[in-house]
Amino acid sequence: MHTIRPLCAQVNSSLLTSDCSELCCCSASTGLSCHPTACPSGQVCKLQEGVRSCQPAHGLCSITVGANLTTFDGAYNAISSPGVYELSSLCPGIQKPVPWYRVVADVQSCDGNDKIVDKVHIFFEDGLVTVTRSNGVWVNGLRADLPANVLTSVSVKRLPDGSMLVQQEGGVQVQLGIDGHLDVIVGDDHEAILCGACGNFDGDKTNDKFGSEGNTSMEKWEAQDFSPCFLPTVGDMDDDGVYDGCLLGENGGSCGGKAGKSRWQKLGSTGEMGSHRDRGLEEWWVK
Ligand SMILES: [Ca+2]
Repeated sequence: MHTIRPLCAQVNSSLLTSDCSELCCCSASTGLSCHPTACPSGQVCKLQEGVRSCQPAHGLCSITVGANLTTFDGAYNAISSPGVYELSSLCPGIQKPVPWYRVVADVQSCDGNDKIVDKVHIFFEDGLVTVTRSNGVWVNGLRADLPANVLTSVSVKRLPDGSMLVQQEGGVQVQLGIDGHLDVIVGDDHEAILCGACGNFDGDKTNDKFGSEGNTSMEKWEAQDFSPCFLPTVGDMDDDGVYDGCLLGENGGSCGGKAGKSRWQKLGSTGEMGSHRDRGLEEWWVK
């Protein structure tokens, strides 16, 4: 349980607000005073036996600094390559007992440092929210100020420790720390209906499959609508459902590999994007 008492020194009683965003202290000397607070990463605000507190989340999927992923069921997998990955969504064809969502994480190695989640895209039934660890928020492509109820059932706020918290009412929580640690938290009503790298959340970690290709297995979960140079080709689908097809680059080179991975590396290493920078277009790079 999250210890909140230190924030309420010399108090007669303390109370967390309904979303654990404020801690109110009552003392004989100072009266009632409230302070911003938040549950630590990986914990959720719960009401249990009449007492509200921060408790470890049951449905928690995390990517640490260094890009090690732990599924909802506790299986581990290292993300060996930067890329954009499908973390979690309702599986196709599921009759919707909970609101639909899809979480996509952009894993990068910035300035040669450890791989981290640099930004996360969260799709909801009524729109798209993108947050970056540098405190940027976009809602359906428009920059937003915080705090904000950005969609009908979704709010975004910055927590006291600087991390960004996206909350779907009664559903999914996504928290991105300024260090690039990412938590995805779902309620118990999401059990066994989820797809993506975070697993199916059925309590069995042995079936959170990542493919059978060792340290390249996370490629299976690359988000096809974000991967550069991905062009499905009829008849080119692998057994695992991943296409080998790839768009030829303007330099005439073939991407090769799965889902344009080589193309991505080529863009970053041969200076092709650098040539755009030379033309002064860097100010238009999508952040
Ligand atoms: Ca499982």
